[in-house]
Amino acid sequence: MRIFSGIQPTGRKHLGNYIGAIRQYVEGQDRAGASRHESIYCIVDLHAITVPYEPVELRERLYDTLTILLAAGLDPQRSILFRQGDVPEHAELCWLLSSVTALGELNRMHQFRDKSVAQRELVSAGLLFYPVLQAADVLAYRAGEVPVGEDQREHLELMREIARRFNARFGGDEEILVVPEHRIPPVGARIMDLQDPTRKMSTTGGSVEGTVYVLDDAMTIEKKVKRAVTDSEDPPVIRRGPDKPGVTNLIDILAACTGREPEAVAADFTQARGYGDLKAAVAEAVVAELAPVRERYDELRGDAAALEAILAEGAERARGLARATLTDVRAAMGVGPAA
Ligand code: AQP
Repeated sequence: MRIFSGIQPTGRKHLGNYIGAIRQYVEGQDRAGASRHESIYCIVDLHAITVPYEPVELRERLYDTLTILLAAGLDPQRSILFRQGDVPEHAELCWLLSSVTALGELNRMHQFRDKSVAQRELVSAGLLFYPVLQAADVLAYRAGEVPVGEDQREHLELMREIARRFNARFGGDEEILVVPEHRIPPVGARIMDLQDPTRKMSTTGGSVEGTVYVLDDAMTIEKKVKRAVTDSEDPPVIRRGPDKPGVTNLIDILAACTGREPEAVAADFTQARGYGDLKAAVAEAVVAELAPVRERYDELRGDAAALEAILAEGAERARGLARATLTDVRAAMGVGPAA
């Protein structure tokens, strides 16, 4: 089985990306290695160009993102790490899959709706097509498992539908494309903004104060967590519940960082007289989780040539795998000469 996931080259990855996705990538690498499977992770520069961006910045932020992945524990000897734009098969498969994707489905995607209203000058066609390219990313590798956060569930469902539809239309008796399963973490699948715990922690939508970045130093993390919005229940009660989004988020962050069940974490605070103790514990756990990543990041980020070498080798390996799928897809669709 293959594990595949993609991450945007936004550089400033946040705690949501880290808990919802990056930690799962490392766990997938370990699991894949133990069972002779493959783990494949892609930094999706072609997705990043669907909203306004600076070309020079894109390359630098891509290096930042790759360095965060390496610092978090991804190992190019054990996982394939590459840049999406270096493997043209993704764009080709995207186009081929567009023939089994309905316009109405793309129009209904929440991410498209949310992001298109935020564009001032131009809503790019790429933004609409984003989920088709994402489907191509995964389906090109016939991946069986896709580690993602909760916000990507809808795109994963569409991807599965595209694969099923492709197989039904062009596969005959064969399953040309693998219908992948998502892997969403049981705790921390949707880390919320510390200042507005009713919305997800996000790169583009939230405030700097409500977003903990992977590269924030200890003092900054402590300050952000201390100022996290909770509620005014009197006396304060530390429990999870839809009526307590801020406290629920803090409990979930603490649970995710300490590898414990949220209910067990909450039970530690039954005697607490306020939310201060919980916040102190959360800050300590987040600092403990992220400090080693930041230190390693500082060691690795300066060597752009080494980062490029990792990406080049990864792209070559990825291309070999993707090409095999494209050959089958083209043949099944009647595109190009007969084999
Ligand atoms: N708040 C979150 N909690 C848990 N997981 C999350 N992810 C994103 N936000 C949260 C997961 O992180 C992975 C990589 O995401 P991405 O960098 O490719 O961008 P994204 O999904 O669009 O989320 P961002 O980073 O917050 O950006 P914007 O602001 O553009 O939405 C994905 O697996 C995602 O599920």
